[in-house]
Amino acid sequence: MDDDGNCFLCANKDFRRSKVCIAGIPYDGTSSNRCGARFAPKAIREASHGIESYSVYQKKSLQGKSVSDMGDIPLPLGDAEFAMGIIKSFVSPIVREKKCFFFGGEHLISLPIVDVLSNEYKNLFVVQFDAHADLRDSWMGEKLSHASVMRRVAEIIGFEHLLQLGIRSGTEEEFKLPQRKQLLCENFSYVDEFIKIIGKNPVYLSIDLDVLDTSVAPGVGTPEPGGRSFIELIETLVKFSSLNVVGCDLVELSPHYDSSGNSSIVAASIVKEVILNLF
Ligand SMILES: [Mn+2]
Repeated sequence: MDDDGNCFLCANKDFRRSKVCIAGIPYDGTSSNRCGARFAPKAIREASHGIESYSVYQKKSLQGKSVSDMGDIPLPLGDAEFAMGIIKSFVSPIVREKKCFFFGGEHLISLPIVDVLSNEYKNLFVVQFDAHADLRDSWMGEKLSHASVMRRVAEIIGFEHLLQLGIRSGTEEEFKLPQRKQLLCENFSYVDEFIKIIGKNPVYLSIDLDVLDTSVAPGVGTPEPGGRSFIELIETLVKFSSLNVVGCDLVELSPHYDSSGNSSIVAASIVKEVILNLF
């Protein structure tokens, strides 16, 4: 089937025949710094039409691959609990049938997805690529927040099942959490160890775009200097191709903070590489 202009690169609307399914989750109701992640799904799709379907890193192409793009989940502004409930009800039926890639939105959108997946898969691991630990118990008294999302995720899957890469920002409390058994790495050097720990268990990849350096992707909600390069991220993500990856997301692109549009192109390129990984 040909490209559909409203779909991500090479994707179409044929959910039934697809092996991988894309959906956008345009929610940024708890963004604490630079709002605008709700515009990211549209920006990623638009940017994807300017990049090649072939990957020089993986020597394979998205052309001819069965990827469907369901469009965006309609969500209200604000009211995080209500929005998370809507996301869960949309995500549940599709993750049962397909491997899925979700475009955030802010990072809180990972929570309802992991919640659903943890009911589908025993021993689910989550690998978080991020500048921020996101392990606060709450942010300004709010437990449902993008600053607390991985704390909530760990409470569902178990702290030992959360593996964090690229983390270079957080409070002292987050880095010294007594219940924290998960591995945290400020760069990507633990990735081979993580892959051994995960083994044959199902794994969800959550990629916060701010894991990259601010010079690579300035259009994010909470920029943090000292990050990874695009190539480092791709080389690391490609290593997960041998694992049982059951879903992925890319979050926190806030496209209007990068007037060059480059951050959206970087995001679309990451999505392309990860989707190719799923085949
Ligand atoms: Mn982050």
